[in-house]
Amino acid sequence: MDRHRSRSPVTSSHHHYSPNKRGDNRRAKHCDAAHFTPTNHHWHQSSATPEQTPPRSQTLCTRREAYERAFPLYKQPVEVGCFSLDSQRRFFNDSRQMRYYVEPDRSPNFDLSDGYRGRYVKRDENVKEKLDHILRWIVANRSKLKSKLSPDASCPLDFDFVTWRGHLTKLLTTPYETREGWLLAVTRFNDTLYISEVETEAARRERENRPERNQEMMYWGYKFEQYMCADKTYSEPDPSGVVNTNEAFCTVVQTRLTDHKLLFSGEVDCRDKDPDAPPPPACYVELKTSAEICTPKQRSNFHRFKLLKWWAQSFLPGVPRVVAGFRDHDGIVVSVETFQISKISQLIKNEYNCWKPTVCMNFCCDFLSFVKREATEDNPSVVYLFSWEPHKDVTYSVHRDSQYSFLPDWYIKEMTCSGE
Ligand code: 0WD
Ligand code: CA
Repeated sequence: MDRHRSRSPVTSSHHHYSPNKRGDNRRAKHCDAAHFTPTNHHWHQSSATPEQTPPRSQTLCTRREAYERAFPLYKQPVEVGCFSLDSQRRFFNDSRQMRYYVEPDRSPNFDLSDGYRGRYVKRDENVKEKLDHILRWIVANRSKLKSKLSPDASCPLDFDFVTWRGHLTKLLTTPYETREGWLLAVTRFNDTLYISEVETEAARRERENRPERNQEMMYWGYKFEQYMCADKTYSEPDPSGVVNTNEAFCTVVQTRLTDHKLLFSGEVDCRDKDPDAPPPPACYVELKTSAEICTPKQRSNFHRFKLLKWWAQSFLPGVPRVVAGFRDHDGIVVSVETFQISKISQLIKNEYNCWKPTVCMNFCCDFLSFVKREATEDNPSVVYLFSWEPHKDVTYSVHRDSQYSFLPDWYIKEMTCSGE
């Protein structure tokens, strides 16, 4: 592993939106073709003949081999706005929760358990917020989202998909996931597809039966953020304060994956405090904790599983670096290391049978094409529920006015043409 201590930001704001530098147009075409060709080898139709009425049950394969083709076009993500959630989870259309990265000491010795009992306010995980915060942001910023083609038509949004970054991360890692399935609810409204996760039964059971040790380890990640971040550009971190996981700063980015125009939001831990740092998202820093690596086997697992998740999560919004705190069994951070997202694919190259960025992106692209093709009814109370379990294909079912409907009435009202 390329071991280096955390250091000041890369001078280059250049992003490699494809790991190899060959032209992108041909790739986009490839995916477009996949989108429209019914004979595509990894879309299975269960109907007998193609002449029949639209097939009832369609599935999408998730096998890695089906996605080993050229890297798809992924436009450099552009930040179009941001929002904050305060200590009571209230929404603000501004950056008040932004924090600033502070370089740690050589041997930090952060105690990640400090404050677990007594200085910890935990977000209520029983409250399902779905896309609500993003929708509030859209309503508050509609004027700047107007389509360049029809600036007067205030109704349709000029995006094919609106979702959380975290949902896209799950899609990127699906071809390599062997443990946890997912449920994604999709609603087509004014020709934009909204994607919102539904907690699986298995995930709910796991959450409700989380062992005490795991609860504490979840706290460690947030405590590490507190050791590494200051509230102001000129201040220092305050580890004596309360850790409140209601608080969040989220970036909203727009980008395009082949022919899919995307708008998504993701939580950002902190930014470079240097006023001369590149503009967002290039100045953002993702913070992580991980068990310290002592054996070749641990190193291999770190490359194969952790780096996949870290890469997928930060690559999507164009966050260029992850700063990782490696901790011992007792939750003491023993070293801190910076990983450049653009160098991760090099780092894993020698790992046998390892994950590939191109497989992740091509699967995500084909899943979005699959959703576009299947979720055809434009109706805010209809949900297409896409479902996946490891070692299986993606399937879906359709639900009208069900428990799965997730677009709130206030949003539908706000976004329905009323001549204003
Ligand atoms: O209700 C839900 N099912 C979800 C809500 C699922 C995913 C996200 N959210 C919302 C929350 O409002 C949260 O503020 O998303 C926000 C974060 O979105 P994201 O950036 O798309 O999520 P993700 O990339 O999975 O996680 C980023 C960070 C995590 O940090 P680490 O270093 O562990 O990746 O957001 C936090 C966590 O700190 N986080 C969450 N915060 C609130 N609710 C959630 C969650 N469900 N999941 C992760
Ligand atoms: Ca983090």
